Amino acid sequence: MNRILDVATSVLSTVLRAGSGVSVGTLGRRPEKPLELYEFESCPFCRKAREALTILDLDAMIYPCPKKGGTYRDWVIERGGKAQFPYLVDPNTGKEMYESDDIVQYLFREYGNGSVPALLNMGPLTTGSASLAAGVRFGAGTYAAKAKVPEKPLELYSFEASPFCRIVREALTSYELPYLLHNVGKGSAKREAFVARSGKMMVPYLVDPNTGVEMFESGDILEYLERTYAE
Ligand SMILES: N[C@@H](CCC(=O)N[C@@H](CS)C(=O)NCC(=O)O)C(=O)O
Repeated sequence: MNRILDVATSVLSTVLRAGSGVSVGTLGRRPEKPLELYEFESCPFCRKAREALTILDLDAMIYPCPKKGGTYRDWVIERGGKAQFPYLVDPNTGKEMYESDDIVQYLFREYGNGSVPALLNMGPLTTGSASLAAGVRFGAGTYAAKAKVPEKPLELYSFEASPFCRIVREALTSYELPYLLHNVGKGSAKREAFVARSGKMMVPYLVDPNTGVEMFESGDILEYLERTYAE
């Protein structure tokens, strides 16, 4: 897709969700290990779970499960019994679950103050706006594309409502590249350490331990992913 259209529609996605997933909210206890989320970028239900992760300033291992994909889809079917996304695994409590509303409630109960923010708690309006947010991206981040399997998971510094991060997450989804998602929304306690590492506060920022590459700029990251992993 044309770059300007890409960015414009991705901004529209954020607007349609009224900016939910920009900032960190009220936090509760912190997990020892990152959570694990099986999902795909264009899925509106998955978006609800990802917004919750940003608001709660939680990092998560993302296992992309695009349609027509293999690896992690098969794992979910084997583990939970069906191909339905999102699927959350919390290695800190041993809990695993389907259903975005259950996941959102669980996350705010365990790692927030128990109260789900209004924008994530409006039933069909939440799901409808999340669906529109995916629709304006013409289904990017839905289907698997042939790609190499990396030895180690990648890492992405991001927050849910960033239009530039979304474009990168769509590519990571299509290539089925697992990655450790570092959420650094506005107000995140992790921003200081991130700036110390990268030199400035800007996302997306990709770290690929397989090649030693660390980089800013969504357009450059897309080119890098295509060059390195597309088949
Ligand atoms: N009620 C479920 C609905 C989840 C759902 O329908 N997810 C779709 C993706 S948006 C799905 O898993 N479809 C099956 C597939 O992708 O194969 C929830 O809120 O989590």
